[in-house]
Amino acid sequence: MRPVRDLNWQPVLRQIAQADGVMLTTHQNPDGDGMGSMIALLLHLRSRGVRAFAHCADPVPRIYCFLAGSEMITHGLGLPEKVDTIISLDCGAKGRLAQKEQFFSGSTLINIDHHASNKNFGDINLIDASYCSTGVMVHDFIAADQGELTVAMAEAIYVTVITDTGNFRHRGVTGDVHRLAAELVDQGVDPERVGHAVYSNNSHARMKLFGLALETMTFTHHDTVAWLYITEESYRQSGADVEDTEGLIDVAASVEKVEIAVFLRPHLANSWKVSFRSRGRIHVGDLAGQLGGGGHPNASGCQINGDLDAVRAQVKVEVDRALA
Ligand SMILES: [Mn+2]
Repeated sequence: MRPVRDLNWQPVLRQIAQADGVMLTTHQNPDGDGMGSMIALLLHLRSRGVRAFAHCADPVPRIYCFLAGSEMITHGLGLPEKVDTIISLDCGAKGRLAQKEQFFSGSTLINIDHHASNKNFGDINLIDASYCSTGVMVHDFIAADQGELTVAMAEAIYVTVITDTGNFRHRGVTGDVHRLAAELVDQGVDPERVGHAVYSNNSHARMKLFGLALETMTFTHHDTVAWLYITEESYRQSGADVEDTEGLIDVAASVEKVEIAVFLRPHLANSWKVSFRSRGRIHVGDLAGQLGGGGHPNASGCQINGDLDAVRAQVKVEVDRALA
């Protein structure tokens, strides 16, 4: 195994070597990168005889349950095992782990992430925004630890790459990304199996939700900004849940002329999760940052309190500013 980049993993290796139990975790509403990173690292650490666990505030999304190792991931509030080392993967801010302070107390916190907006909230921080996914950082960690990449680990890392690059379409996808993907396929990953599980397994409820959301789609700024939303009523009508909203914003971003897509969904009482995609020059990570969130240049998000119209108006102010 060759690492994609040369990072100094020594502080992480040292901490794990002396750890009395390691808990891996990722952000709430986990995505393919969070899940794949946890699974690959969990399998590696266990192969090394480390007492390791993986736990997230939210359950494994259904589309990632095909990954071998996903069945070992637990979810909920609080720490399910006694450990003294916690590794946060793919999470830009501690709050997004959605755990109480108790969860972290007495543990050394290792923060491994590729979000440029990462707040360096760990005791040990390995942050590098040049990686296309946190899963590739885990790949490099396994290489630094002279581990062996099994098919299950390779498949988990492959999922982090395809989901975080929009299937190799985002800006910043380099030859290195494709070369790594090729190595993973050589290792035994079946792109058809993975692609089918992640992208071609839509439920009827999800399609109904997409229909309701697409009916709300509007365009502003000479058709360069696409807006769509769902409400609690959309969930009730379709029978879909929050997991089914994954990918909706990418449909809006795929419309001709669109440079920014904005998707709003209800989150808790009187609060909205706002997601952004950029297909052009606008850095939506900065845009979300202005609204208290963060993310990548072409994919980001934030949470805003208020009713739908007020939240949309607030977002529009920042979109106006970004496009000015
Ligand atoms: Mn990621």
